[in-house]
Amino acid sequence: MPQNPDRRTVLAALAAGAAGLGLSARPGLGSESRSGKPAAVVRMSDTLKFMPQTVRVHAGDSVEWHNSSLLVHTVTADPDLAALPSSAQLPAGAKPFNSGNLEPGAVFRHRFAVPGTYKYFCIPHEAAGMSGTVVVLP
Ligand SMILES: [Cu+2]
Repeated sequence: MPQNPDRRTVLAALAAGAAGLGLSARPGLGSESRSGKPAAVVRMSDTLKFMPQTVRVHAGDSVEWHNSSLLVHTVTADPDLAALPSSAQLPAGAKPFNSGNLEPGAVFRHRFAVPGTYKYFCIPHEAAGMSGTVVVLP
């Protein structure tokens, strides 16, 4: 016996509903791919350095910092958190940012929307000169 048409309609509606659910799950995947691969990776070392010291990216790109050391570091571009105001520098219109404490193995990511030169430092090692620069091209 062929299936009852009404039942087929119900099944089709259920299938459409499932497809709808699939679609509604996509924004999650989309945001994952939006934050996919960073344009640059900077490592934070046991020798109190950001490596490489300077990276160049484009507006809208993300930079990722990996604490590949045994020490706690921060990625801080906020003059208010610096002992020396010159340790942090932001282009006009850019918001200050601070990773907070990054334990060994931790990763911090920041997206740069505003072009310009960003000078950042590590709070625990500011006096030791642990600083880096991100140049964001338009
Ligand atoms: Cu540090």
